[in-house]
Amino acid sequence: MADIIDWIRNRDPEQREFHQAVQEVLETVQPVLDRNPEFRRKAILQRITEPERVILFRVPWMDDQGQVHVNRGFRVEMNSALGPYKGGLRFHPSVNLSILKFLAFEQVFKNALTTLNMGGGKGGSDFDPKGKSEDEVMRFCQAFMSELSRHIGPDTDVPAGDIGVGAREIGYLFGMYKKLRNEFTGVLTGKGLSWGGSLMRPEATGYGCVYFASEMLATRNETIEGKTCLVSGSGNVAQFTVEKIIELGGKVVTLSDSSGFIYDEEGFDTKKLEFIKRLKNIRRGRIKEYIEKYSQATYNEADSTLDHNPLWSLKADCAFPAATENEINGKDALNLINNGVTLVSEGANMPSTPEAVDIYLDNRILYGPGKAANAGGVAVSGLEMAQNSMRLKWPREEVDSRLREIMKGIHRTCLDAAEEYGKPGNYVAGANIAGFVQVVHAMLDQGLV
Ligand code: NDP
Ligand code: 2IT
Repeated sequence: MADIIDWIRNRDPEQREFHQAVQEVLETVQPVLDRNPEFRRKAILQRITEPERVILFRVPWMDDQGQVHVNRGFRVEMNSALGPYKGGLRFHPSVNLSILKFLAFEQVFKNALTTLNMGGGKGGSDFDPKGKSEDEVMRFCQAFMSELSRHIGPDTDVPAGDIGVGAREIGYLFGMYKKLRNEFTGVLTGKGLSWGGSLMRPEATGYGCVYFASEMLATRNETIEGKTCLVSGSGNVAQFTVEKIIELGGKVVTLSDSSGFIYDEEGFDTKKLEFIKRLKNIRRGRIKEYIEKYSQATYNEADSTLDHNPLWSLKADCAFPAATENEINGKDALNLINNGVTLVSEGANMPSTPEAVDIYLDNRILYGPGKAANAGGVAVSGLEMAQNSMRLKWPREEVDSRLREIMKGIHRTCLDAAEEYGKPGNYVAGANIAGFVQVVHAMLDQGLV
């Protein structure tokens, strides 16, 4: 195993996030490899860690002052054993090949866990939508799609949103694809409701993450009701995580963005959440503005000189990281546990460092890793693809009940796989093993391609 990890490290020494994601999966699937020696003969590990295709392109666009800018566009088509490549697009200045390869790699196993026919991919750009005008965002999306359109399609590769890509961006991307290809198809998910989107897709990741948490709590005869919860981020995933926790009777006391976090000891109610949604989605403001309206809350500016994030040292029962990768380090994980947290359900992708994960596991708290806990988003994307193929729309209740069933199924699958391989109650091992086994069998069935 160490030889393969070294081989991957030496090939692309700078891709730290990718190595981190690979190492976690490969270490936990060791017992599967021991039981199946043919996986090694068929170089499964080398094949599954190498993208089937990486597309890297120039995105030139013009700002409102007539100045030309050049960004980088990417699409990592990681694995298509189970279906067309599927996964989001991220627009954020930190985007690079390492981050997109880690996200695409995680996506392969996450999509397998949903049991829908989707392969794994991820893409995006180092473009920063913050502070850009509507017109600039539209021109950027059009420029990005003018190249991406040749590589994707409803049966080939179906992108969706991620950080910095929401309903607005999906609209501009879809419009440009339709114009260039002269076809109206389900080439993207997260579309507007009137032009092919699925009900419940905006809610799906956050709601799904809370459904997964509820399933974990049920194994200890507990529920979300009455629990104090920490949520980070304030975008799509965070907002709908809060909405579902409130609906189930829990109390959420924090939200954040990259500038800092707010703490409202009374907890958010639906009215406060509506304010936050308008602030973030329409006015595109900063979370700090919350305290101007709700003065009992406090704001804590992010401080990069600290070795921990004070958001994770507040007293609480549950934590839902929903901002970005590696936002909880070992120190934060210890703070969580020392302050009463017994459940972590990850809305974000890989928000906990390997040290943090080890601390959760050593302390036997309920820990739902991202590829299981946040799979609800891509699951409803899969349901959007199904509805588009049939050219019909399911009611909200139907999509929600399918989402619940899928999250319940993923939870059960993780527990069963963990049990079968001698790691009872370990959702990390369970998710990695169950996803891996499914993808590998499909790869073997399809021969050396
Ligand atoms: P959004 O763009 O809607 O929101 C992202 C939030 O996270 C913002 O509050 C943002 O703050 C904050 N954030 C982003 N980058 C950083 C950073 N480097 N440091 C601190 N805060 C940061 O994205 P989503 O809600 O869609 O995505 C959040 C997470 O969930 C990501 O990890 C994503 O991969 C994952 N995810 C998303 C799914 C989806 O369906 N959208 C599905 C599954 C997982 P700011 O505004 O200051 O940048
Ligand atoms: O990380 C993820 O699962 C997403 N950003 C959603 C992907 C999708 O295709 O809906």
